[in-house]
Amino acid sequence: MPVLKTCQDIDKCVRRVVERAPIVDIHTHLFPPSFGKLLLWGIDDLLTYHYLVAEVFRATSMDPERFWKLSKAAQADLIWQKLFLERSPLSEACRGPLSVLKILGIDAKSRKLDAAREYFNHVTAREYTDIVFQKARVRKVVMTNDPFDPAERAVWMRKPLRDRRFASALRIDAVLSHWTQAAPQLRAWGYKVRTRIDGVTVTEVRRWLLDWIKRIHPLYLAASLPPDFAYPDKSSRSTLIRHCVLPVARRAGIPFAMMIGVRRSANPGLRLAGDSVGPADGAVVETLCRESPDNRFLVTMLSRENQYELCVSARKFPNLMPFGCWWFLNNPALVEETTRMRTELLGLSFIPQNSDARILDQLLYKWAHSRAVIADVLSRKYRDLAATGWNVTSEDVARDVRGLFSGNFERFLAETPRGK
Ligand code: RAT
Ligand code: ZN
Repeated sequence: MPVLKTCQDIDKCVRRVVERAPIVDIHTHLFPPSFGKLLLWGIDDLLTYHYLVAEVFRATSMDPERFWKLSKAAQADLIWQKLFLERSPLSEACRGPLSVLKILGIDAKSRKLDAAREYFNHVTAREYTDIVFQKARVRKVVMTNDPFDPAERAVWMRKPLRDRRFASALRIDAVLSHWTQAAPQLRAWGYKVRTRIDGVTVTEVRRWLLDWIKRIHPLYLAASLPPDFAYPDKSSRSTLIRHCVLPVARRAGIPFAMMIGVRRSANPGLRLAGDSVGPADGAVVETLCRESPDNRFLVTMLSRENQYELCVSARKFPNLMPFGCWWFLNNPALVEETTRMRTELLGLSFIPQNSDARILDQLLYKWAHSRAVIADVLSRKYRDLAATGWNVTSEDVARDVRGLFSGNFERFLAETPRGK
């Protein structure tokens, strides 16, 4: 057996490995340049991200309707003025664009947006995509693909050029959470569904799912779900999950990703920025995992209160993979707490983070910020391990980090049973 090299300086070794590790980002809202306007990028998109929109309404008394009437550049100017110039940009959402400018080498000391706008005037979407993937050290991102979004549907129907860096995921919120609106739309597309879910409807929803699986080759089926998500119950959602989603996922050999705990439109005037959070019943996840051992579930929960329970559930069910620190959890304090808890309860058998990036540039800051926190948590764990007398080698660290940043996800996909 070769003698393995002990890490002399654990912090340095872990930081180096974590900083360099290639990422597979398992949930984003990004698109390749071939999807045209669906791909958001550049300083104005970055500044009008809905996390910042939510914050600007705390700094101005402007009526949301007036805000939405402004051009994108004017909205960005207002956000810059209110959140970056009139007060120090201390929030995580504010830190993001500043990290992006730094990583791109754009000097923000003048506190003017001109230099950033100038940079983006001279780069194409294609060039910028290459720059971002390379600088963020991201190998692949998984998109969120919603066939009910007319703009996105139109792109898929004309068989767009695929980019190997952008894998797909079939998002089915419309069917699971808005069935009464989804049913007539499915009928208009030629699927003979009824609002009351009967045998024909089940067959036709399965056919719709399989058609889209064939069309876009998703890595998983996905839905966001509210805090009161219950299963099983008498809702159309439960019926569709049991009779359509789970059987189709088994047949296709892909997991079902559940993102649980979002309260949509808590403040509708803020649009995307108006969604909120609530604690969910974690027992639902266990019921699904127990009743459907041949299905695999990727699960993230929005509420801080659900994180501990989700770790315990994952200890009981190997077909459950917790992933990411979602949305309001994606702040250093909560990423640190969640990642540390997951490591202590699950070892290395989870997926610590996804970016949820909506704007290409966000791959730069979201991953830089997450890598730093994850490295700190892991350093501490390896130091505790070394204190027991265990020989922590750089090979160990590299193997483990590979698992966390890409391998666990790829293995989970590969081991999902097909055709059962
Ligand atoms: O984080 C976000 O950008 C949210 O608006 C949602 O998109 C959420 O991540 C989701 O996928 O539903
Ligand atoms: Zn998302």
